[in-house]
Amino acid sequence: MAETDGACSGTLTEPLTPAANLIVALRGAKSVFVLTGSGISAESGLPTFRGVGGLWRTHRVEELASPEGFASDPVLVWTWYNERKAAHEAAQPNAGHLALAQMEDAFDDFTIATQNVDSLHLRAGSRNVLELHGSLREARCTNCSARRPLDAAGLPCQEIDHSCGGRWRPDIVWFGESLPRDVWQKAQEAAARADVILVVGTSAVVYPAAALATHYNARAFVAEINPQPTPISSRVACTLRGPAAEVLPRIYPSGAVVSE
Ligand code: BJW
Ligand code: ZN
Repeated sequence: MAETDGACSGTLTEPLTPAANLIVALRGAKSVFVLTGSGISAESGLPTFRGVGGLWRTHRVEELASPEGFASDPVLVWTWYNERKAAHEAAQPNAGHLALAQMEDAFDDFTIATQNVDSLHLRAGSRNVLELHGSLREARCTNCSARRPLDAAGLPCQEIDHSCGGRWRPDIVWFGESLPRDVWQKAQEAAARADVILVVGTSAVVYPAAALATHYNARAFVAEINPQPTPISSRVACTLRGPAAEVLPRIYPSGAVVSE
């Protein structure tokens, strides 16, 4: 099992390990909520945002992921998203995505809220997925309600202008923009009713998504799965330090935890 911080303590003579505490919590859970970030896709070969070699290392955030950056240089922004779209298409869901998809079958109420725009949870077979920051499956017009699907090549840069006078932009949420209202509402409700919350592969610094981990539910058993500590590590019941693709399948091998 992955290295742990030992943040959980058991009440038995032999204290349970953090992973064992999580498994006990899952056995008793009716409702599970999972918040994921780019770290869950790291083992699919997709870079994280803020890590070494992460996406922000080569460009400033404001240039790439803000309405202002898009307004000033839409070709640069689309070039970046087209590269990412091609990488998403080439990537495969990893063992972490697959473990979560399998876990969904074992609970009546199981929700993944992902900050990722790579569609890998859906491709892994997860069904109840809330995409907090949108997706790269579609572009939408900045001016009218038009939408268009994006194929593996993304959007050709000579087609950025829409006939209405607006521009095609990725269907994602940039800094300073609100999250889709219905998606956010469902995510808050799912977090609030959960018995177990798993926080996987996110630095938990981008709000309001990060608030789903700890702000809406004071009674849930919250476990963080991340090789590195984050600002929420000291506030969760259990920290499992390791790559999601290694840790998740070992927490929940083949649905055995709740089906026995
Ligand atoms: C592994 C691993 C492995 C590595 N296994 N783990 C409250 C307080 C402070 C600020 C704000 C606030 N409320 C709003 C704000 C402003 C802003 C914000 O949060 N800023 C902070 C950064 C300071 N938020 C917003 O603007 C949001 N909108 C909003 O609040 O609207 C209301 C509003 C509107 C108008 C005015 C005022 C309020 C929108 C946020 C949109 C974020 N968009 C981005 C880019 C677009 C999508 C895209 O292009 O993909 O979304 S930013 C970027 O960060 C992206 C990600 O989804 C998001 C989260 O990053 P993530 O996934 O956590 O990545 P990393 O790299 O940070 O972390 C990776 C982690 O994985 C690390 O911990 C690793 O250790 C770990 N890891 N390998 C498991 N194998
Ligand atoms: Zn338009």
